[in-house]
Amino acid sequence: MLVIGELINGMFRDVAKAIQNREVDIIQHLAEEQVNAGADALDINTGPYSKDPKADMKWLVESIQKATNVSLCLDSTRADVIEEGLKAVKSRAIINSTSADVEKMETIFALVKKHKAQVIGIAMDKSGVPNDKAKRIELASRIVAKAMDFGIASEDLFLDPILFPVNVGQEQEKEILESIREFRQLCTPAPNTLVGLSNISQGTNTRSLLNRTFLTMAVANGLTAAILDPLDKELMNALITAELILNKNIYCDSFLEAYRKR
Ligand code: THG
Repeated sequence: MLVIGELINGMFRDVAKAIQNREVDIIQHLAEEQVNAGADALDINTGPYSKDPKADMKWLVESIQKATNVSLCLDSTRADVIEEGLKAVKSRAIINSTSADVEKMETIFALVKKHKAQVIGIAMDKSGVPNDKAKRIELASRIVAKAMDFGIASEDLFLDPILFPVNVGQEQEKEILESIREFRQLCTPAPNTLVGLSNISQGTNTRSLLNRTFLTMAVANGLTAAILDPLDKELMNALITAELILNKNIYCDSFLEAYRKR
């Protein structure tokens, strides 16, 4: 399971402030903390308050790379902001993301090829977010077909069914779990599957419990990557335990310590 830390996101007020004031220590500390807690990669999003997202993305990438060498997941709806990040990254980046719209895919997949990046494809298009499994699979199939046209390896593609908050779309969660399972069958080798885990618990008062329960269910359905809060120790323990039960790790009495990566 690829763990992508979610905390360097300008949607958090204190991160937005650190970006605005170029407080490099705060950003580097957030990067180190997440990597030490087991993050394999870091999601980087300049957030809704950024006045100059291109300059902010460049600064974030450069600052974070001075503190850690994990790969970066460049999270923006704007291709020009992602490209600014790609120009600054030293290791292989993950582009977050393209929708299933043809123009968007052509722009983003050209960047994937040019920069030898990996890419997240979100099962949505201009007509909006799907509200059943069939629509999610149709959209994901379009992304897979287009990625193949561009010669992108399926292992470099992460399919995201779009995780709904449980208090908004409770009836969607089962459809999403089934979509994850079916996305894995769309091509060979199987594509990766990914969710933004904390979406599920937005606006609730049981965030950690919802996050870790969904994560274990999703892992059992073939989830291979998630953007999540690696500082939530119970969440990371649940993930290690789910992978143990699926026989991805060998049991020993101290398995939590053994598989806590760093
Ligand atoms: N798919 C993809 N990328 C994504 C998402 C996704 N990137 C962003 C997001 N979803 C994943 N990251 C987060 C980060 C934080 C929160 C949720 C998802 C979060 N934030 C608090 C909240 O909204 O309550 C903010 C609290 C604050 O303002 O301080 O929950 O799905 N491909």
